[in-house]
Amino acid sequence: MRIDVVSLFPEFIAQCAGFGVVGRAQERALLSLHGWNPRDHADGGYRRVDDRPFGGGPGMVMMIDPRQACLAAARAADPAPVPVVYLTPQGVPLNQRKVRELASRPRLLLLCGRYEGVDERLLAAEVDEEISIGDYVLSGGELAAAVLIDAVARLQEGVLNDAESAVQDSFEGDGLLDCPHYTHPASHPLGEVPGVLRSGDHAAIARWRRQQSLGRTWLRRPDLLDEAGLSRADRALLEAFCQQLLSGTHEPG
Ligand code: 6GU
Repeated sequence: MRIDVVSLFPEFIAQCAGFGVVGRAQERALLSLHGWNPRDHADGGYRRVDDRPFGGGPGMVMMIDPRQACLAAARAADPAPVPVVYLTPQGVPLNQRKVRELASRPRLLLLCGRYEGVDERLLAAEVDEEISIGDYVLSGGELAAAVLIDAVARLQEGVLNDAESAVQDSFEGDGLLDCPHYTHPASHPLGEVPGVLRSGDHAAIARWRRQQSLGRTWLRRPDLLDEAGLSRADRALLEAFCQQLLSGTHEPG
């Protein structure tokens, strides 16, 4: 997958994407990242990329031309058509379903805003979709772009070493939260590993994990349960989880 990013701080994105799973995706040539800096396409000695807002008020607004030139250069760098995604708190909230959809595309072109905003005419003419990473304000779209790049890179075929690990994640598959995990030692001053995980009974372990996923989702993110489409068996597991919780016999998690 190829991702182009238009940003005043392309080095920041490159740094963020240089480590861990995303770094490995680039090393394996499963992801190629390209930064485009509007300042390189700005005129005049000051290489101006922003200006005061019409109508007055505080802050600066990103000018059309330097960004339009970046978008054109990024498009011309590869023949595959590419949707322009503008990262803004006013966009559609990002979730794993959207991440999967974006990850399936051959190319993405991300546009990062800064300061008070980007001239609306550029957005109207060039942007295909607007995405937010949550209901809070960041000083710019760069961190959001780095988040999006991480989320889509790890879904590229061949990036994760154990293909299972993406399937088990929270939000993958049926959209439930992940179950708790434990490793050695089985006994520790902070507590014991739940006995079922040491039983060797794979069916019981799978049932326990499913129940923990259901229970956690119910406790922490009940909104996700509405969309999960629970089976009868799931409902029975969740009911038992609630019973155990009420009687104080549930295992920690
Ligand atoms: Cl995409 N950009 C900015 N500046 N702030 C945000 C955001 C994006 N998503 C949440 N907050």
